Amino acid sequence: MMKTLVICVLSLFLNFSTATAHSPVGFVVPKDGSVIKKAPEKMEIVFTAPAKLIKVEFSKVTSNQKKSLISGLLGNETLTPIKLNKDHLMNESRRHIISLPKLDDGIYKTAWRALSEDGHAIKGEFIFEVSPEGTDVSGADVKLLIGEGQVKRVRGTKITIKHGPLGELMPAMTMEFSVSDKKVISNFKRGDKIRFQVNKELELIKIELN
Ligand SMILES: [Cu+2]
Repeated sequence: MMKTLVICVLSLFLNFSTATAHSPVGFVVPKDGSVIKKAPEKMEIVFTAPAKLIKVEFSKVTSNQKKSLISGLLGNETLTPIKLNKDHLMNESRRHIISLPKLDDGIYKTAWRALSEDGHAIKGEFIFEVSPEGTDVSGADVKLLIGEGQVKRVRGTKITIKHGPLGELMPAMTMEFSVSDKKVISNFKRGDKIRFQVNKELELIKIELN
């Protein structure tokens, strides 16, 4: 029992730290650790397989330290919870969109819990800062993610790809994508080196040999 638990915890840790294995999270918007100029009107949490959000805690973070940048945050933080509506909860989907109230400049933290398709509890958190010194890029305007990779498996309307970073949003990992029509992937096989595009629902839109 103890051994199982340890292995479980260890593999979770590996997933989050290296993101090469089966990470439950494809990407979040705004990106974790990003400093953005314009306050976002919504956040996105996109899982690599359908999941239900069961709790989202969103807070403004104030730090005792003079440093206001995210990199300067080291635990001495006070969280002021910000109320969200609950429309984003309990929908089974890969992509979850969370509406935000109007945000001032500052640092914000999101802690979420979700239930994966197979009933596993998963959780995570991310942080972003709204600052005049930030960049314009939040990831909200991105429509397609473009990447390269290698086919691991093709089965019906599902294709597993070991991919490098997808645009700015998704780190390198191995994961399964779906297609609306299996013809799109029926000519591909394990080992093929490919270029591909997916939308934010992680549906494969385009694939070609690289
Ligand atoms: Cu991925």
